[in-house]
Amino acid sequence: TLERAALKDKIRRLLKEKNAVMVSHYYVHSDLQDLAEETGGLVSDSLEMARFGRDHAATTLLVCGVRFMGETAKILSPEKRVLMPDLDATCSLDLGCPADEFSAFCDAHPDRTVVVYANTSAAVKARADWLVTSSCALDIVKALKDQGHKILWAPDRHLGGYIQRETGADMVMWEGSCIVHDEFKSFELQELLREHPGAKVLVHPESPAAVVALADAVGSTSAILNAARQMDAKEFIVATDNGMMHKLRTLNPGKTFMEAPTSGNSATCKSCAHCPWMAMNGLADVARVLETGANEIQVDPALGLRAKLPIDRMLAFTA
Ligand code: CIZ
Ligand code: SF4
Repeated sequence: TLERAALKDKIRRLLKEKNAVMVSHYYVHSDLQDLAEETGGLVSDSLEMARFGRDHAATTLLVCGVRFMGETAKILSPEKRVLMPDLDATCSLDLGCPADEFSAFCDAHPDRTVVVYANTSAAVKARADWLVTSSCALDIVKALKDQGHKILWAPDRHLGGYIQRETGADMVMWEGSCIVHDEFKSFELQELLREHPGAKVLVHPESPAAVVALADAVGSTSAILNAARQMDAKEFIVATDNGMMHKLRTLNPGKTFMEAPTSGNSATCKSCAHCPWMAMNGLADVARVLETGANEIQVDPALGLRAKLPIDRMLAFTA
């Protein structure tokens, strides 16, 4: 529409005017992905978003994603202004792991190395020894296990279970989950596979173990993109947020991508296979916050310094 085009023009102009760069997650609306790329920003997973924001010369980072991504950007770049389209865009993993309860859980397991997923608040990160994203979790836990560490893992139980099965590490786990990935169903997936016997199944490890068990490739959003490009198949069934379809389809024009089935009727599942918080990111809010400077992410400086330690460890490990 005209309004959409006008908003995009306004955002392009404001990004230049405000010395800002736009960083978008794979799960946000395709308009926000395209705009980020076209204006010299980035579309990626949370690990690369964090790295890109830290290394970019812009003085303002506009983060399209969910709150923990904006907080991580601020922790790594306290001198930069970090803006987000909607400060209420959160994550069920973050919500399900309050810092005080998590801290008590850590206190109850003092002999364990605390490994925390990126999808957490700054206060939870500040209790961690290591931060991981789904693209480096396996390698980091493997290395820790080889060094004799016992692990305390939080907050995603499916990702934690997957890593435990793959590495054999000794892990105690927080019982959180992602409301999007938790809804993928193995029975319905098997039925879809019977209708499409040549299809390859790509699964994000935040999904239940029975769904992971049916996968031809298991991994982070970036790993799913790589697998789709490399695998010699015409059809793919994808168990991750359907925001991912935009990149999968534009990068693989000859291939067909289908959404993996969800229950579609759970109380927590309003729009299945799409994160309701990622969906809160829109063009109008992007334009508004760039113009007014509203929705700035703040992290207490002392807390941020402590939370930066596990993030820096991860970035150094994956450098
Ligand atoms: O599910 C998410 O929020 C993911 C995959 C985040 C990320 O990019 O690691
Ligand atoms: Fe959190 Fe799941 Fe949404 Fe990702 S898709 S932000 S893990 S609720």
